[in-house]
Amino acid sequence: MKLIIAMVQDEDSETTVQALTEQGHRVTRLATTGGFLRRGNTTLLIGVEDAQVDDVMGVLRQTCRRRTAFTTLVSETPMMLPASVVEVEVGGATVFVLDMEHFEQV
Ligand code: 2BA
Repeated sequence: MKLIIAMVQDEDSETTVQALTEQGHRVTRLATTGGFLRRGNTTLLIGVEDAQVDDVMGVLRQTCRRRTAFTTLVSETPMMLPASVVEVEVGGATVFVLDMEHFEQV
């Protein structure tokens, strides 16, 4: 089995969870915060058989969009502007697929 850890944008989380559960996958949704933007995002834990990984990846590709976000970087360097706004492209999804050593429900 595999454990899929997927970080998605909050805006996509509802559609993604709905699509995954409609296709019979089990999902846990965690409220998380991105370290760079310091803004809320959603981390999904999805435990699947090896053969189902491609199906989950297909759902994520369909439901998670790329978006542009802006953040303010504060500079402490003298002679530089004290703060500058930078543009970053976020998503679709950041996905880790891990081998699951053991799965059990007691
Ligand atoms: P954040 O850390 O808030 O990052 C949001 C977006 O900011 C990133 O989008 C990326 O475009 C940009 N970014 C992040 N760190 C940067 C840096 N040091 N310099 C310049 N730009 C930077 P994504 O790559 O799509 O990541 C979306 C969210 O997924 C991240 O939110 C973070 O919560 C998670 N994530 C991404 N890569 C990760 C990793 N290797 N390990 C753990 N979490 C990760």
